[in-house]
Formats: sequence, structure tokens, C-alpha cells
Amino acid sequence: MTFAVETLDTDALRTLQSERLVDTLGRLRRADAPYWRAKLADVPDVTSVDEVAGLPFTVKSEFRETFPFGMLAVPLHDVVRVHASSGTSGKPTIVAYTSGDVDVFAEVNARALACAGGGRDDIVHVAYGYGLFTGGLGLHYGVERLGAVAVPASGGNVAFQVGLLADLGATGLACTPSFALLLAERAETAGVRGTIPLRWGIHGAEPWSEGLRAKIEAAWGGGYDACDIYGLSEIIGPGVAAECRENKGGMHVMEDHFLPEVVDPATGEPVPDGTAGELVLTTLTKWAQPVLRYRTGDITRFLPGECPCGRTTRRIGRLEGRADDMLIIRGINVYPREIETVLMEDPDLGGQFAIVIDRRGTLPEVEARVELADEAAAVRRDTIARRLEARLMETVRLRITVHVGDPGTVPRTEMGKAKRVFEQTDDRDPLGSR
Ligand code: DLL
Repeated sequence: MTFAVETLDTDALRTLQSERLVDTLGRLRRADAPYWRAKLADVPDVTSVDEVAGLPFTVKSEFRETFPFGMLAVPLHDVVRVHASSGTSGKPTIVAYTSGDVDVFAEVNARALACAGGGRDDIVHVAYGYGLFTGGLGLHYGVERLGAVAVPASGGNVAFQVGLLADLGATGLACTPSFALLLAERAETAGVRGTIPLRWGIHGAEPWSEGLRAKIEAAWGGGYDACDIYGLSEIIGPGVAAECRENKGGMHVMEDHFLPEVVDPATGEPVPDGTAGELVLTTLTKWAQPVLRYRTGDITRFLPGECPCGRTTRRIGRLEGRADDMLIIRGINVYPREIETVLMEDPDLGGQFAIVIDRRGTLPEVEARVELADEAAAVRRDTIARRLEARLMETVRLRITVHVGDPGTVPRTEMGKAKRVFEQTDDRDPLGSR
């Protein structure tokens, strides 16, 4: 199922985007807020999206500096909800919504669910966290907007969730990719996997690879479509871009609400289509807290070509890493996702892994901890480890020691985003598993 706005011809979409950009800028100039007066003081007017580069960038620290409500473009009495981004330290980033914004939030998530194959006859198990995190409520409202049944399972309590999936006969699953795999593993152990009629899942909020997709789809079996969904609190939450099941490998940006650019992270200049760079987003329809040219820190690229699903909106590639996630190991720049890609391509491995950076010596050492998909392969454990080490050396150009454990030996994340990279600074095992 597609929505009319997703199949507009390019010119009509550009016109709609331009109208919305001009309208947003007008509202921001009228906003009674020192932040917006200062930000727009010397900024010339724009008449179309082609002039977006004349607008200033916005960076994460501006949310912190104006905490909690300094970036509002409406009076607080027009705000009906706040969420917060999952920061690791200090104050969270607060983001606010008017009732119109909540409406857009529901619409883009309904569209994302439809991209993955969802429709009004589905029972959708939502296992993103409910609360300040945008994932649970964002997808929940999307499911309701679609007219399907929302099951607000939230995170944690895996055994209970597996029972619920089976009892209610869920057909759609919304959760992180790591949690989708964990649920499948536990459903298998509980002997109920075959009774759960899941057909599709919408998985995002953390980096994942094609290899992990293959493992999730195989773990659920029966033609399960595991589709990617991207978003971030500062822009709205989930639903900024979503993958269609007809053409996996990239995500349609909800371009009528969010204007995407891809820029060189060092210079801020646009890069040609097809070249990787930092994703920059401008909200086109948000009222409470619009954002101009937000530097997401996420690395991706525009994908060329038409999409067989019929949507005409531009596609971005799977997220390739974050500018600030990059590890520098013995002078080599490496994104954890590059390591994941090699590990997850190996048919002998399960889908769980951890990367340990051992910083006890003069030079950091990297260890990848993985586990066998099947105990029967234990006799080949050393061969598998050496094969992976050679492959990592070839592709990442880094010596990485691979430790192949038995199935179930890598710790699972049961709540929130999966933690994949651990630092070792003393003799305690950072995973607490040795
Ligand atoms: O993670 C919103 C969300 C919820 C997206 C549910 C998808 C599904 P934040 O907590 O603000 O919001 O984190 C945003 O997570 O800048 C990316 O670095 C990362 N991220 C989100 N989706 C993906 C994805 C939510 N599909 C940050 N692939 C973003 C890779 C992702 N990374």
C-alpha cells in the first residue's frame, strides 16, 4: 500500500517542499524566541528548496544549550508532548510536539509500516521502549493510524513477550534488529517459533548489516521481511525514512516532511549523488520545534534509480556509521559496522557479536567475540576463527582476534539499543562473561 503523496512526480514534490520550506521559515521569523531571532538575523529569505544551502546548519549542542524549551517556535501552551533523545551522559535532549506534530509523527510511521508490508489487518507487536524514547510511542501511533492492532509490549521481559507473540498471533514486529533476533532465538528455545505467524518486521534505531538482516529473516522463517527504519529524536523520532520490502537495501525518505541533503562532513558542501557523506535534515511541517539543516552525524548516500514499489521519494542507503562512532585503532579509521558486515556474512555464526577494544597495552588490541549458530560446528571453531581473522584483515585492514564461543555466549541487550563496542581498561571482562 502506498500513500498518494509518495508517488507525486518530482516537480510536484519539489513545489510542495518549497512551499513548506518557505512557510517554515516564515513561522520561525515570527517566533517569539531569542534562539530563532539570533539564528535567523542575517539569513536571507529563500523561495525554493534549491536555496536551502543558504540556511544555517543546526548542531546537537544547540539543543543542550537551549535546554529544555529554548528552541520552541510556538508558545508552550501549544505543546502537547515531549520526548527525549537517548543521550549517554548529562541532560537529555528534549524535543517537543504540537498536536499537529503528533499527527505527522503518526502519519510517517504509518507510511513506514506500510513500506514494510503492514496493513489494517495486521497485529503489530511493538517492542521498542515506551517512554521518553521516541521508538515505542512513535510506532504505536503509526500502527493505530494504519488501522492495525497495536500491542504495546515495550522492551525487556523476553519470555513473556514470546508468549504474547504466540498467543495474540502477531503478524508484524516493530523493534530493534538485535531484539528481533533475540525474540526469534527465545521463541525457538521455547518451541513456539513455528506457531508465531509473523510476516514482516520494521527494525531500526541502531546500526545493522545485510548479514544481520539475512539472519533475522532466516530465524523467523516463512518469508519474513525484515525492513529498515531510520529516524532521530531531534527531527521527530522514527519515520524519517523507511525501507520498502520490494527493494531492500535503501530507505525512502519521507521527503514531503523532511528535506534531506548529504554533505561532506568536513566542509559541509553537498556531495554528488551516490557518494557517502553526512545526512543533513530540515523539517518542513513541524511546528513546535522545527529544525533547519540538522547535522545528524549519520553517514549515508543518495541511491539512484526508480523504485519498483512505485514510490517516487528519494532513497538513502543503509546507515554506514556515525561520524562520531569511528574508532581509530593503530592509526586506522574503522566503523564498527564494517566489522559487523564481515562477521554477519559468515554462515557458521549466529547474529550476536561484541567488539572489545583492549586499551591495557601501549597500542589498542581489538577482539571480536562471536558465537556459533549451531553447536555442531564446534569442531571447526579454530578454522572459523582464522577464516574470519583473515577476512577482517583483508577488508578492514586491521589485526582483529576472533573468539568463537558456543551459541548463547555473547550477552544480549534486552532493553534499548544493543551495545556492541566495549572498552577494556583493567583486568575485569567488560562483558562480564568471562
Ligand atoms: O533511535 C529513533 C528511532 C526509533 C529510529 C525506532 C528507528 C526506530 P534516537 O534515540 O534519537 O532516535 O537515535 C537516533 O540512532 O542518529 C542514528 O545514529 C541511529 N539510528 C536510528 N535508526 C537507525 C537505523 C531513534 N535504521 C540515532 N540504522 C540516529 C542505523 C540508526 N542507525
